[in-house]
Amino acid sequence: MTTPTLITIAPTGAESAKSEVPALPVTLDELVSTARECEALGAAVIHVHIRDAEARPTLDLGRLRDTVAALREQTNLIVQLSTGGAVSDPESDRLRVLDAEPDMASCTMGTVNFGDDVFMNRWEFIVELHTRMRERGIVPEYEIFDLGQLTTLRRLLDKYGPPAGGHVHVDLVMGVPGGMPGTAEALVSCLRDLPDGATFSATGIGRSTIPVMLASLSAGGHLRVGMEDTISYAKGQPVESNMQLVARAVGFARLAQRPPMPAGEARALLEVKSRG
Ligand code: KMH
Ligand code: ZN
Repeated sequence: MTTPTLITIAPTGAESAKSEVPALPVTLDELVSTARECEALGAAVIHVHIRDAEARPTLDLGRLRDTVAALREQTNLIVQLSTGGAVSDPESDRLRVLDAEPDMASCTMGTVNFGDDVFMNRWEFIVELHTRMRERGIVPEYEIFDLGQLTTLRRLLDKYGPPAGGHVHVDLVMGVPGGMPGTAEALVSCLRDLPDGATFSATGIGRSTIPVMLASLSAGGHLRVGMEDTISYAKGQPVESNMQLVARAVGFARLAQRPPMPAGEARALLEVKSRG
């Protein structure tokens, strides 16, 4: 039996500057039209970071609420807000993201060196995020930047119970300078430590995007792609749009005889509440 491929688009992130990457969607209009086009190509989930009027990363609650509403109105995608934000965002702002009531939110399983910066995720903060998502019925995507963070996830689930909906979904974020490498070997070594019954997607940062995509497809995993993670399509060739990355992922998924999973099926798999 073929397992369809859940494709997540991560179109913006918090790291690239619009002035250096003009194709990055930073306004609400740009985000919504990107979301619509990526959905038409085969994406089922959107992982969202937003920007302010000057295109700087922000966790402004009003803007987050407007973004969730617009994406719900104009797409059928599962809306996943980032609680990771930017490395400089305080914990209080990151927790407040949940007040925008997304379908899903990211929940990172530990602190990691992040290039020259540190992406801080203290144990107490992780517990708070997980617990608040449980209380509010927001389905987490557990972000894993290094092997040991899977052990942290198992500890979290053992001590504080399963997530909202009961299904555990993990995203392996590979190739961050400071985290696990974006290689097939690293991906395979993560499989042993996944919680029982968990599904996983994987994304490779920068030039690890293709090896990670192929490794994930062959290991039964799902895919996350987008300009949050990759701004080069090939050596010396900047990404033209998020749609270009989704189209490539869909092509690889079809070659692997694992066609894109429609959003309705993804909602059932991830135990995300259906809307109204
Ligand atoms: N921007 C990174 C510091 C997430 O979205 O939850 C964190 C990140 C993970 O992108
Ligand atoms: Zn993110």
